[in-house]
Amino acid sequence: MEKSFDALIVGAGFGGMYMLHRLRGMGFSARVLEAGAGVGGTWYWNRYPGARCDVESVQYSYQFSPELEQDWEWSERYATQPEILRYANHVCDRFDLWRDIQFETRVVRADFDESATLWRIETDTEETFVARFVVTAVGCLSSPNTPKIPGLADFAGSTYHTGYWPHEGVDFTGRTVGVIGTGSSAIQSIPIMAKQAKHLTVFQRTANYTVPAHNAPLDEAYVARVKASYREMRARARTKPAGIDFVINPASAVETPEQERLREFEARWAYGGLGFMAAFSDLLLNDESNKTAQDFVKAKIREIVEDPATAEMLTPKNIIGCKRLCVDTGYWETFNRPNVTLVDIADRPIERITATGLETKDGTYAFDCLVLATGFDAMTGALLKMDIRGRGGVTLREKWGEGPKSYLGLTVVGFPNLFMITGPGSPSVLTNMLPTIEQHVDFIADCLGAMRAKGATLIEPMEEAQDAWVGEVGKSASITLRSTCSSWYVGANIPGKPRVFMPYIGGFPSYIEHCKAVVAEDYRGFALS
Ligand code: N01
Repeated sequence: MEKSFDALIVGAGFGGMYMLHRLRGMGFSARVLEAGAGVGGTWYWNRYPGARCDVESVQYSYQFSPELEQDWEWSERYATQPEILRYANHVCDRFDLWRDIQFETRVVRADFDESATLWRIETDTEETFVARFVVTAVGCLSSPNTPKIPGLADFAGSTYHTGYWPHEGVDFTGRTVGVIGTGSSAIQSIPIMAKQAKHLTVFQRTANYTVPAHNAPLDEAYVARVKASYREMRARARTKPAGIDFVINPASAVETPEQERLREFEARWAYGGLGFMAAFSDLLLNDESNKTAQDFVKAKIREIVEDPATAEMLTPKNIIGCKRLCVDTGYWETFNRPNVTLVDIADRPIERITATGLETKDGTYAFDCLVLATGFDAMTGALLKMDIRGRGGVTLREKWGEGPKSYLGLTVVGFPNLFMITGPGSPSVLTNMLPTIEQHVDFIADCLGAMRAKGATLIEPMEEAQDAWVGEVGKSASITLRSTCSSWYVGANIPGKPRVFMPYIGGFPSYIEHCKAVVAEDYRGFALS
C-alpha cells in the first residue's frame, strides 16, 4: 500500500530539515526520505580527518529561529564536522523533526502521474509513496566522484573516499598512504593524515590555491557581541554576493598602488579565510587584478615551502578563485615534513592502480592505504542518480542532456510540482549555503501556501521564463573569470559531462530580488492551475 503525503522531501541535510519544519508548521503532511542513517547530509557523509566548514560557524548556521541562535554555542571560528553534525541533531530534537524523517530509504525513481497530478515515488526499500509535491534537498556536492582509473579494484590495501568516510574513523598510524587529489577535502585532510602516517604520498594533478584559516576557539566576548547583533549581521550578509558578512574592499587591485595593495593582501592573509578574495572588488573580473592576488600567494608558497622544487610544483598556474578557493590549517607547511612526498601527475598521469600502489608513466609508488579525495559529480549528480520522470515520461537526464536548465534553480519545465533546493541555476555553491538554503525553503513554502490560498494544485515553470533565466545565468557567468577554468562548476571533473557553468553567479542579493519580483508579480513565469 502506497503511503500518501502532501509533500515528499528527499534528503535530511539542512535543506530537508528546514523544509520539513516549514511545511509541517503550515499544516501540510510531509515526510523526509533519507538514504543515510542520520541527519546532516554532507556533514553526515564527509567525516574525513580535518573536515570542517570554511564559512565561519556563527554565519554557517540557521537564522529562522532567534532562540536557536541564542542557545547554540559554537566552540570554534570554523566548526568541525562533528560539531556541525551535533548542531543538526540538536535542531532535529528541538523542532521534533525525527518523527517525520525516514532513514536508510533511498529514492530511486519518481514519476509524475499526469492524470492524477501526483508524484509516485519508488525507494530501494520497495516502499512506494505518492505525493502532490516533491522537494529535492539532495545537496550540491553529495554524489562522490570515483574516477575510473584502471586497476582500482585490484588494490589490495584499504581504499577510502573523502566524501564517503567510515563512521568509525581511520587511524593511519604506522601506515603508508597515497592521496589522489588536492581540492578542499585533500587540503583539509592532508596535514592531519601526514601527522599520523608513516609516509604520505600526495598525487597532484592541478596545484591549488589555499589561504590560512587561522582557526581558533571562539572568544566569549566575541560570541556575546555576535549574539547581541545577529539580526544586523544576517541583514548585512544578505547584501553581499556570497551571503557572507565580509568586508568587501570596493577598490580595484590594479588601480591600487603596490605597497597599499600588498598591505591589504597581507592583512587579509593574517585574518584568514575566504574573505581574502574580497581584498579587491575586481579580483574575479580582471586578469591583471587576479594576477596580483596570484603573485601574493605564490610568494607565500615560496616563503613557507623549504624545498624550491616542491614549492614550484605546489605553485598553481591558473586563476585564483576560479576553482573554489581552499582554506587550510598548515597545508603548505606539511610539505616540509620528511614523511611527505609530492608527485606531480599533470604530465605523467596515473596509468594504473596495482595491488600494492600505483604506476605513473615514469614511476611506481607503494602504499597500504589509498585515499581518493577526488570530489563530486557536482550539482546535477545526486539529482540524476534518481530516475526522475516528468510529463510524457521524459527523464530529467534526457531533459538535461546538454546541461541543466531550470527556472531560478528551483523548478524545471515538464516537471510540475517538483522543487529543487539549491538546484543548478541557483547561487548555492557560490554562497554561504545555510542562508541560501533557507531562502529557497521559504520561497517553496510560501509558494505552496499561496497555491493553497488560490485553490491551485499544480505549478510548472513556463518555457520562456526558463529560457530567460538560463540566459541570465549564462550572461552573469560570462563576465567573471570563474567560468574560464576546468572546475567542477562547469562539470569538467566528470568525463562526458556537458560543460556548462551551473550555479548562478549574479550574487545572492540580486537573486533575492529576482525571486521577490517573481512573487510580487503573482509567480511570474509559472503556470498555476
Ligand atoms: O573535490 P575537488 P573536493 N586523477 O573536485 C583531483 C566543497 N568542500 O572534495 O583539479 C587525478 O575540489 C582533482 O584534480 P583536478 C568545496 O566547495 C568544502 O576537494 O581535476 N586527480 C582535484 O585536485 C569544494 O570545492 C569544504 O586536476 C584527480 C581533486 O581530485 C568541493 O566541496 C571542504 C582525478 C578533487 O577536488 C569539492 O572539494 C571540502 C583523477 N582521475 C569540500 N579526479 C569546506 O570547507 C579528480 N582528481 C566547507
